[in-house]
Amino acid sequence: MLDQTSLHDTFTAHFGHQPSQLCHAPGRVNLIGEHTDYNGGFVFPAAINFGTWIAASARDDRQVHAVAVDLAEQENTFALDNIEFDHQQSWANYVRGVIKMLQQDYPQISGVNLMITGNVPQGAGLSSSASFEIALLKTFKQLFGLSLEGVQAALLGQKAENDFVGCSCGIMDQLVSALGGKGQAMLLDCEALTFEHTALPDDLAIVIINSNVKRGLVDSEYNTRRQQCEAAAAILQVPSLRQADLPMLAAQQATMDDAVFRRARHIITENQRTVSMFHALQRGDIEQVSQDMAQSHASMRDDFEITVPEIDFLVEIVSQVVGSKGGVRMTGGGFGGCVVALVPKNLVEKVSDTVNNFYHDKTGLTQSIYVCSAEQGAFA
Ligand code: GAF
Repeated sequence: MLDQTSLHDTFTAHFGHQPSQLCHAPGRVNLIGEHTDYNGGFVFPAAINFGTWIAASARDDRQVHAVAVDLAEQENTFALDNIEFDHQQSWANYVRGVIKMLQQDYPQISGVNLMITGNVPQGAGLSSSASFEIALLKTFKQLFGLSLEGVQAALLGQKAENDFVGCSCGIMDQLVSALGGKGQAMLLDCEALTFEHTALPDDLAIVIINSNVKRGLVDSEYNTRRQQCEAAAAILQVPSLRQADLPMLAAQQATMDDAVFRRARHIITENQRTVSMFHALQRGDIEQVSQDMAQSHASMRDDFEITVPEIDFLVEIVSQVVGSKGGVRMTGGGFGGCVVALVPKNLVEKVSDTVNNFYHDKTGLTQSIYVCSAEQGAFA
């Protein structure tokens, strides 16, 4: 990744003039509330100090020239009036998709020059894609003085991903990248699209451990989970699992496939844990936070079946260090990726030593550890 000065200079050298905007949007870590977003439920993420940066200028024609600095300065060029899927340069489909959706609301935009860099680890469940989409939308807002606001930007980013890139993600990642608060996590109601920020305790660090497990079949497994949730909602005769509860589910258990039953049980209980953890953090009840995170992990492992043994092992060894003074669980879509832990600051070194001592020996993989801060979203 380039720092901001180098990004500015590389843009100038490449395009022959200085950028008029330099915009940024963060990645995110989800503290709790996994796979609940597309079920109209609750999630509790924070934007983090990893993100995407874009240097940009407007052009006086209808061409887009986008350069991915971190991919050996690959350049992608297309016309605003003919935006098609690019089968060669997959990263460019985020640019193409976002601009295609944006044009429907803001037909007045012209062409642009873009130079893109970032440091969100890709495929790790920390929302490198949403960070890219929201950084692009912020860039267009600034370049053309658009009235675009946070929730609208999040919906446009999600639409680009759903309808152009081809991933059926929910709304969490884009909303928190747009509207996260510094030092805060945000409880999002993904049905009402409303949110509430709460300060993270000063004495807890956000520690993210990347398992570096290569994620396979993520998209197909993700889509299967969505279909199973929709099947459960149909059997329960509710518009989404947000409206379901455990007694309702128990009454229909005999009529449901076992996997569909357990997927629904995860969503119903995860919604309860997410709201519980939000209130527990607000009143400083870390024991409750610890329990909610532990139960969330167990539910993702046993009911939703999206964890892998390497991730389960990380959760086990970290929870032995933090006990009830902090919490730990897998974060993100699953099948690899990262573990998130809320760790008392005086135990961060011990967590890191424990992982360094045991993870490689057990799995043959090498982890990456990031001690993060919660940051402001691009539209906040
Ligand atoms: C991915 C998706 F993009 C989100 O919308 C969310 O569903 C998450 O997986 C799981 O909680 O990040």
